[in-house]
Amino acid sequence: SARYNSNTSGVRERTLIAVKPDGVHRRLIGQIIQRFEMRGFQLVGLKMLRVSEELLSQHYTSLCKKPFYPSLLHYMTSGPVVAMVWEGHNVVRSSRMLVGDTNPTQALPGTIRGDFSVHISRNVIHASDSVEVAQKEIALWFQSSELIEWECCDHDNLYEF
Ligand code: IDP
Repeated sequence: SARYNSNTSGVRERTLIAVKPDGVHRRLIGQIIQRFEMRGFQLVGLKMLRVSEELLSQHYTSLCKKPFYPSLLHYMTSGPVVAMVWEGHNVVRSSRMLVGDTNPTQALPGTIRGDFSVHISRNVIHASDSVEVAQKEIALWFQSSELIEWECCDHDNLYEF
């Protein structure tokens, strides 16, 4: 109906997901990507990189005064990171649910953190926590030329539009 067809905007929502150095070292990249694919989200950007302290200071602006910030910088620069942009309906909120609580002690079994981590200082993965933050983080981590516009062949089976 027109009521549903008019609501296409949220389908192209995007979020920044990053497999942190512990996740890369522990060979979890494949399993993490699989969970986003299984759900029906679409990959539009992917790269492996070493993150700079400069990028991290912009990424974690709200945390720079926290006592754990120096150890967070050390952790995030301890090895390569795999950064991704995933697209789909409600992807920011749904990704946070796939990822689980920040503190693995609180993360439910079945979530990435709940299945693969035990301590808040090594929680395997980053996921943007709001649509606005996602837009900021994607612009910080990716050039627009690194993001691919495409439509999955199963798009019409995932969405009514
Ligand atoms: P989020 O990653 O779930 O969005 P934030 O509160 O934004 O959670 O914290 C960013 C990251 O900082 C966490 O994922 C974790 O790696 C780290 N962190 C947060 N709180 C603590 C802490 O109390 N001790 C150690 N590391 C922390």
